[in-house]
Amino acid sequence: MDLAPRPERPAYTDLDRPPLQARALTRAILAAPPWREVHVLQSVASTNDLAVTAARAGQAEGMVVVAEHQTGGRGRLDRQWVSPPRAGLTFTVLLRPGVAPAVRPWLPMLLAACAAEAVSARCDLDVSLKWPNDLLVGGRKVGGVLAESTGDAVVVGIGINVSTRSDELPRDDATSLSLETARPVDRGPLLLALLRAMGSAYVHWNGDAEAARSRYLERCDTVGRAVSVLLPGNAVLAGEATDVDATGRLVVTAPDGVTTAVSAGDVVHVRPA
Ligand code: BT5
Repeated sequence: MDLAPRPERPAYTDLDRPPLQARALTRAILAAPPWREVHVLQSVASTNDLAVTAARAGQAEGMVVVAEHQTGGRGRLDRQWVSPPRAGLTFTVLLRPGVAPAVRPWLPMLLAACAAEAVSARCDLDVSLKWPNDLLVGGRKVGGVLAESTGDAVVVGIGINVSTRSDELPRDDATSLSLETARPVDRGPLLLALLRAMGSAYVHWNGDAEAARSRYLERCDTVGRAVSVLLPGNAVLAGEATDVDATGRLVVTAPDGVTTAVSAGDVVHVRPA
C-alpha cells in the first residue's frame, strides 16, 4: 500500500488565480531602479504595516512587499481594503525620497498617475484618477493608494482588483480589471509593468512639484467636474473641482464663486461639469 502523502490538489481558484513568483519578479526587477527585492508573502495583516516597520528598522529604499492575501488591508482613515486571496495586487513600496518635506505629498500622487498609465497600457483600458488617489475605470474604482510617512521614509501601498468578481467586490461602484477587459489578466507582468513605471518616474523626479502636478493632471478625472466632497468631520463641500493646486490640494469653487482648497476628503463625481 502506498502511504506516501499525496500532493495537495490545488483548489479550483488556483487555476484562475495562480500565485506570484517572488524569485522571478526580483530577477526581473533588478534592472529597474530603485527596486532591489520583491518579497511575496502568503498572508499578512497589511503590507503597509510591514513596510513601515521595516522603514523604522532602517531598511533601505527599494523594497517591495507583496501580499497574496491581506487580513487587515487598510484604506485611508483606517477604512478597509478587501480582496480575496490572489484576486488582486496588494503591495507596498518603501522609498526614501530626498526631496523637501513640502513636496512629499506629490510622491503618492505621481506614483498613482504612473500606476494608472501602466495599467492603461498593459490592459488597454482608460484608467483615470479620482482625487486624490483612486484608480477608476469607467467611473468605477479598480484601485486605491495609501501613503504613509515615517522619518525620511515614505511607504506607498497600492491595491488593484485584478480577477475579482462582482460578488466579491465590497461596493457597487467598484470593478476589477478582468471585469472591464472581459479576459484574464496575469498579475506577474502587471506588477512588473507597475514597478517599472513607478520606479522610472521616481528616480527621475527631483522634487519638482510642477512636473508631478502636470503628470497627475493628465490622468485626473476630477478637475472640471461637479463634485461633492465629504470633509473630515463630515461637512460636505459642493461645487466644481476647478484645479489641483501647487501643494496637491483639490480646489473646489462653490456656486457663489467662493473657492476652497481641500487637503483631505472623499470626492464624489456628481456629473460632468
Ligand atoms: C484606498 O483607501 O483606496 C487605499 C487602498 C490602499 C490599499 C493598499 S493594498 C496594499 C497596501 N496595504 C494596505 O493595508 N493598504 C494598501 P480609501 O480611499 O480610503 O478607500 C477605502 C474604501 O474603498 C473602503 O471604505 C471601501 O468602501 C472601498 N474598498 C475597499 N476595498 C475595495 C476594493 N477591493 N475595491 C474597491 N473599493 C474598495
